[in-house]
Amino acid sequence: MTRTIIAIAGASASGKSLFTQTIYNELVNELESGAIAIIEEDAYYKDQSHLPFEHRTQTNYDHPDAFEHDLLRTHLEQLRKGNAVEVPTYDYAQHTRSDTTRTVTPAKILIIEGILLLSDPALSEEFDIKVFIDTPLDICLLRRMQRDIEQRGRSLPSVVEQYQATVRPMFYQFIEPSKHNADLVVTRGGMNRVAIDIIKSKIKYLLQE
Ligand code: UZR
Ligand code: MG
Repeated sequence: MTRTIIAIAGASASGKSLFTQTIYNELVNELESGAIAIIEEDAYYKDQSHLPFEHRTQTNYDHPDAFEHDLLRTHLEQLRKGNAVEVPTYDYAQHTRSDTTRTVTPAKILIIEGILLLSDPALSEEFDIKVFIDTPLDICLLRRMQRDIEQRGRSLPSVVEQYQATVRPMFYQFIEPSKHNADLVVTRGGMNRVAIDIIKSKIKYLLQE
C-alpha cells in the first residue's frame, strides 16, 4: 500500500494546527476510519524531566535542537512500513514529556504539522507533500499571546520575553528560509478556504487510488 505523508510547516501560531484540524474534521466522516492520522511535531520536543524546572524554562524551544527529530523520523519510517507507533505527549506547562503516549496506527494519509519540519533536510526526505503556512508575523504574535495565556498556562510577560528572545529570531534563522523547501505556500493561515479544499481533493484522490 502506498502511504502519503503530508507536512504542514510555518511560524508558531500561524494556523498550522487549525489548517490541519479543519482538513481532518471535514474529511473524517466521509472516510473509512483510520484513513487519515495526524501527528504534531510538538509531541517530539525532547524529554527534559531530568532537568530542574528553572532550567527547562531557559531552553530555546524554537531551535531544531529542542526536538527529537530522529525519533520522529524513525516513527514516520515505521508508519510507512505499516507499523503502529507510540507518539509521546508533551506538557507545555511542565516543559517536558508526560508519562502517557498516544498510539498512532498506520493510516494511508498521515499529516504532520510543526514549526521546524522543513528546516531539517533528513526529515524532509520523509515528506511526500510539503506545505508552508505563510501568515504575517504580527498576526502570529497576536494569536500566540492569546493562545499561550489561555491554553498553555503562560503569563503575558513570559510570552513577550520568549517572543523577543527566541520565537522571532529563530523564525528568521530557521523557519522563514525553510519556506523555499515547500511545494505549496499557503497565504494568510489556517482559514484559507481554497487551500483547504485543494488539499482535501488531493487526499480524496490519493485514497481512491
Ligand atoms: P506551535 N514551546 C514553549 O513555549 N514551551 C515548551 O515547553 C515547548 C514549546 C513553544 C515554542 C514554539 N517556543 O514557539 C511553540 N517558544 O511552542 C511551537 N518559545 O508550537 O507550533 O504550536 O506554536
Ligand atoms: Mg499548533
